[in-house]
Amino acid sequence: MQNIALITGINGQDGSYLAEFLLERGYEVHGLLRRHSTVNTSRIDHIIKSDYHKIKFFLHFGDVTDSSNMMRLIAEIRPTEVYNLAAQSHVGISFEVPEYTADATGVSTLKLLEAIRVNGGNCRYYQASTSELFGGLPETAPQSETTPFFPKSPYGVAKLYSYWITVNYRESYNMYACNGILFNHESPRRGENFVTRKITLAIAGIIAGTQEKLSLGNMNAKRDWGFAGDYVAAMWLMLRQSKPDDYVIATNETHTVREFVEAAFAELSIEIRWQGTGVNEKGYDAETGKLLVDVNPEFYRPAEVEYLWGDSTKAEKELGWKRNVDFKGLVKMMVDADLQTVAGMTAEDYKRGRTD
Ligand code: NAP
Ligand code: G4F
Repeated sequence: MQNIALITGINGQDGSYLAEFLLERGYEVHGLLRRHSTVNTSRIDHIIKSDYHKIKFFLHFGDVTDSSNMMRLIAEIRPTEVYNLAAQSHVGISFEVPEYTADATGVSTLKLLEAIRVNGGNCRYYQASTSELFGGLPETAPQSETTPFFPKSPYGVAKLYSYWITVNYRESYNMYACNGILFNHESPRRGENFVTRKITLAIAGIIAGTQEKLSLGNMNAKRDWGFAGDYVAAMWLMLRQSKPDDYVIATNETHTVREFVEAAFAELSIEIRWQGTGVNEKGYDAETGKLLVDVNPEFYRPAEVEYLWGDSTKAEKELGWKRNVDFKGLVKMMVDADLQTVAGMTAEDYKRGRTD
């Protein structure tokens, strides 16, 4: 039987990696795309230009907040697997647009599950849940499937609804529905206003001479950062089990934002010398004394998740999942990619120039 996947959020970071992953495994892949006033398919343009397009790869205009749209697409596509990745996914911005976030990141999950149920309910469903569910209980780290939830943002609260409605449809209607509780995962395709990509883009801009310095918010926050390409494999594995369940996906390692900054500059052999604390903290190039990093309170959040550190033992044991890219490998991949695009050089070119 032909595997047919529907991916919401296909042009997002994860959607693009997942589409590649499924196409390589012979799937017919359908993606939901919102209409924008400008084209925003840059992450999937290589697929659109490939032989897959309109043979194995199909895009449909739609919006997960539109239930009639979801009903029709499920009825027409008849997917065997649905990956619900669409969301207003920025935690900081969810404080600016809380009601929209509740709709797009929360209630839309119900609309999709209901469209699947009404159309027979027999496809497998993946819900993009998040470590933001754990939120604000530092004493519970590392966090696993049994750690209590305590979301700290409109995004986290919306995702909490999505998590439980997924469990509820599994239990009430015997649907094969899973939550992947994924910790932060990044890549060169990460949105530009998430902290890792903001850092690597800023470093590339500083080297290219188009940006003066990097301004950040809370650098004490700790995150468990993995590579998005590794994490989409876990989504697929969750839908391959004899019964549906929920799984934490993480690297089992945690780092502060400050450590990410240091590691990213270190890829260019730039050592950061820190001075001051809080809003007065500044990072200087230890060799030249140039100011490279400062703090702008504009990037602080009304409430912060200070400490995320995942324990993915269950997924490793039951799904056989493991990550391939470690923290250093991830930082290097992102620095290299942005340096090449923004400054047109490799890290080696830069380091050679600095010592000449
Ligand atoms: P992303 O790059 O921000 O992509 C989000 C996708 O959702 C985009 O394709 C976006 O399309 C789409 N979308 C937003 N609102 C929509 C709507 N109303 N209707 C249809 N599509 C809509 O996010 P990501 O990093 O790939 O993450 C994928 C999912 O995993 C998200 O649900 C996120 O919350 C969750 N998650 C991510 C992480 C992580 O660290 N990356 C960790 C845990 C969970 P537009 O381009 O049109 O906005
Ligand atoms: O990169 P971030 O914006 O990611 P955050 O808030 O952890 O959320 C991401 O991961 C979640 C999984 O845990 C996903 F569910 C969610 O969709 C998203 O993908 O921020 C990481 C940390 C935060 O503590 C933030 O306060 O970095 C801190 N930070 C410090 N300065 C900053 C900045 N974050 C951003 N975006 N921009 C800053 O200038």
